[in-house]
Amino acid sequence: MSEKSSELTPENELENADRRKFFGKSAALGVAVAAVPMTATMFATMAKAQASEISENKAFVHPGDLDEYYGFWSGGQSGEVRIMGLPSMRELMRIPVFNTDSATGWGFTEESKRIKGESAGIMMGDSHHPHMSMTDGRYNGKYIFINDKANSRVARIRCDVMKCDKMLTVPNVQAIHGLRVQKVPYTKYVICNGEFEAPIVNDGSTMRDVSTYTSLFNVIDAEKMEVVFQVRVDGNLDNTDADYDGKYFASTCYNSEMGMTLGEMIAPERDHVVVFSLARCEAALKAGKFKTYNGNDVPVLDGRKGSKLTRYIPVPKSPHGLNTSPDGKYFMAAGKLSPTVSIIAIDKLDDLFADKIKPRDTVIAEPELGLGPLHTAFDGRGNAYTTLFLDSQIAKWNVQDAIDAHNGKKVNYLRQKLDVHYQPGHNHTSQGETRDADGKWLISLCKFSKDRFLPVGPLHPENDQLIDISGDEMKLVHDGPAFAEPHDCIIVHRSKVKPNKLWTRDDPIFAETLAIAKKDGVNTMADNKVIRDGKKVRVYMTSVAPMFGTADFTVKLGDEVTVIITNLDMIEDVTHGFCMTNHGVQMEIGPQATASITFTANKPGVHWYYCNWFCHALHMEMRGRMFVEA
Ligand code: CUK
Ligand code: CUA
Repeated sequence: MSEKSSELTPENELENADRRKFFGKSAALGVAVAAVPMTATMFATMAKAQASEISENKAFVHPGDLDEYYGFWSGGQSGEVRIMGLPSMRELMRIPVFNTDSATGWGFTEESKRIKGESAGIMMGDSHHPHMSMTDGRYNGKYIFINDKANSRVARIRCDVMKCDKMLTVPNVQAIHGLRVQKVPYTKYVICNGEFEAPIVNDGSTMRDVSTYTSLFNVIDAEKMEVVFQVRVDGNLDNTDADYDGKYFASTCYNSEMGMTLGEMIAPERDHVVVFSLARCEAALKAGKFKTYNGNDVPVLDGRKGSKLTRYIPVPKSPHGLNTSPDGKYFMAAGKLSPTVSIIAIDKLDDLFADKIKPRDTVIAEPELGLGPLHTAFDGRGNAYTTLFLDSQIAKWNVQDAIDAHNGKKVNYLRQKLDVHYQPGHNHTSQGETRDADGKWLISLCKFSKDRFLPVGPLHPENDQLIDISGDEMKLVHDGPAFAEPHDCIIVHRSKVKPNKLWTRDDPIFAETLAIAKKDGVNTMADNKVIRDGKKVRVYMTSVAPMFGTADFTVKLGDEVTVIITNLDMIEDVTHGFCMTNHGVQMEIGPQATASITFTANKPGVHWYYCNWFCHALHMEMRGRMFVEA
């Protein structure tokens, strides 16, 4: 063995493992060859068996080995975001965002309430679309943004600590749904759609007059997490994506006729894709051509039909997914109730906005793929993968062939249809929404799992399926049961993400807590002190495994008690917790972090608090007493 090949990077280790398995199989079959002459069919079967075995081996990550990709998964109506390792499909972490979380205290701690801001009282959410910030069309590892359809919110996760650090309730809209980021030149803006149509001033005065209903497209400053402007449109809005030139955003609309019942909503044969010109919107903003509503100062631009800011491109029928191809050439709108995907040529949009061509002239092909096309993903080799909800399949098709076929050339653009199990919604390829689309893996987020897993009662898990797309054929390699309900995901190469091992003391997430401590004259790195402030009591405590800095403290019945803990441990993975028994509070305190939580001392007597994150052999002994004087 040469010195070079003995160097085991995770990549060549995988290759070696494949080769071992491959040769093993060939050798075994070789024995059979000696006895029985091989036929062509036998060779074909053998090749097929080997190919799918290679796929499965590639997906297998040995215990102790690291995955090649991070997956960021929406948790749907669970309200969270999950981090997966791919290709193993191991769930690595859950990031509470719009939900509340017992383990970490998210939604209960003072720090998380500050981040949730005006929506701190809301305990649930419906997260759909997690997308990472980009620089020049490539993931930059900084933030993940995610929408909350249930409460019209957008949140941001900081990828250095993998915690939510900002949350925003978008005004003037109902149900923030489709969400993506500006790809080029960098993610200055997060874009998202208000889905449900309603009067902007929703005070009841026109609530039965559908002609006053509208939807808004929203442009959010990614750093400040503030709405920069909104654009009023005709019809509702569903999904959205950005181009690779920094010029246009596009959104699907499935209810252009503003129907209020199911029958009305699906009646029109054509709905539309709305294209937004960023430059024109910014110019209108600068020129003051906007209105404000509801006493907030968010500028609302008018992008309804006839406006210079937008163009409406008719497409069939209740379109859903909107995906930009990684070569930057096309917006693709999946037909949902039409078996087609509409391919919009981005290089024709300048002419469309200059009124040199008609909206439909930008649609350069509409390949027929199967029933219920919802979302499209890309492999960077010119192929597209579209989920077919009704057919329970993924259609692989070649984009250039579809365009050639549309122009009359006799060519079959369909490459393969793969059964998935069952009813897929979103799919996503490794780095497929960026210039780095690498065509290795495809995830199919299946909404139904029926017979794929051991039965667990009437409520079934979803089924997140991993598909190897590195070869000519798609190969299903893994079934991943998931709790409610991943809508969308992204797959990010691990080289793009560099999380911290410890907290740093100047982290903005607990900066305000430290400011309060400073006012109280407390050095959080050393002091264990009780500060009384009227009926409010602040208990400052340090922790080092396996001890809290305070063995007991005393308060009065009815006091509002805030416990502020600083974890002095400097060791990776030594997280402590704080739980006050019978008071409904607990939280996580990571190494070098400060966290705080508030409760009312409403029961006299002695109450034990304890560390609830297993930290040490004497973890059980890591506890202390609160004395409540009647
Ligand atoms: S949506 Cu759920 S399958 Cu919210 Cu992106 Cu298409
Ligand atoms: Cu500290 Cu368990």
